[in-house]
Amino acid sequence: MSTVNADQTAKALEIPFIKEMSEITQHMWRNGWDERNGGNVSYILDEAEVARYLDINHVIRVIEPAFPVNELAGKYFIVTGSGKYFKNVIHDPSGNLGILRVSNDGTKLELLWGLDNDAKPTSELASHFMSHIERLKADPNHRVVIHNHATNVLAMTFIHDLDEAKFTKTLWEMCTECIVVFPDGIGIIPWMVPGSSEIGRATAEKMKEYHSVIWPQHGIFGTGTSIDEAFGLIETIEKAAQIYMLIAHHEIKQRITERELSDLAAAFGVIPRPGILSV
Ligand code: 2HA
Ligand code: ZN
Repeated sequence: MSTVNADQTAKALEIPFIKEMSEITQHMWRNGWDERNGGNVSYILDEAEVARYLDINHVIRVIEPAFPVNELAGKYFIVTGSGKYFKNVIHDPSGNLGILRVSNDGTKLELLWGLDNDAKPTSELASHFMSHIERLKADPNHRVVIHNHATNVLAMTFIHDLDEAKFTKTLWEMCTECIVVFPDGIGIIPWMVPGSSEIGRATAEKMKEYHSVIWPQHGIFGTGTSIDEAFGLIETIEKAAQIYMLIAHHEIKQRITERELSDLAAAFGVIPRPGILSV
C-alpha cells in the first residue's frame, strides 16, 4: 500500500476543482450512494483553469482509451479512478483522482496529475465520454457527469414500471419542485452489463434528450453545467424516489394533481416533456 503524503494532500486540496471532486465524492459516500468502489465522476475543465495550477506540457503517462474520442480532442477532465473508493478520495486525492487531456487526434489520454501507482480512469469511462459528447451537443456549457448508486432510485426500479413517461410522472408527483428541476424527465435503459461500450452507447443515446439516465437495479447518471447542478439533479430525483418508497405501502389520501403539475410548470417557466401530462 502506498503511504499518503499529508502535505501533498493538503496542497492538492488547495486546487479548486480537486477540492470540489474530493468533497462531492465524500458527500455521496456519506449519503450511502457509493458503497465500496461504486460510482464515478468526470468533470470537464478549461485549459486555462488547469494551467493555473499544473504544468500542462508535462505528460506523466499516456493511457489508451478503449475507443477513439475525436469529439473530445484537446479537452481536459478530472475523473475518479477505476476501482477507487469514494470514501478515500478526500484523504488521498492523487491516488484516487486523475487529470487527463484527450490528445489532439482523440486516440490517447494524456495524464497530467494523479492516478498514482498506475491507476486507471473510471471503469465507466465509455459511458462518461459518450454522455459528455451528447450533452455538449445539446448544451455547450455542459461539464459534469456523475454516476452513483442512489439507494431509493435503485429500489424503485424493482417495483415501478420502467416506462420513462410513467416513471417520470411518478417522480414529478412526489415533490412539488421535481417538475421544475427535471422538466425533461428521466431516461431509462434496459438492464445491461456495466463498464462496457454497449452500456455507454445506450446511455449516451438517452443523453441526447435527458439530463439524467437510470440504470435499472444499478444506479443513476446525472449531468449538468457544474458539480452542484449534476449532484443537485441526482439529489432531487433520489429525494422523490425516497418519498415514493416511503409511501409505497400506504393508502394515498391526497396528491399533486396533473392540473397542479401543469400550473407549477407554467409558474416556473419550464416546459414539461410532452406526452406525460394529459392537461
Ligand atoms: O464500480 O459504479 O458502475 C463503479 C461503478 C460501476
Ligand atoms: Zn455503478
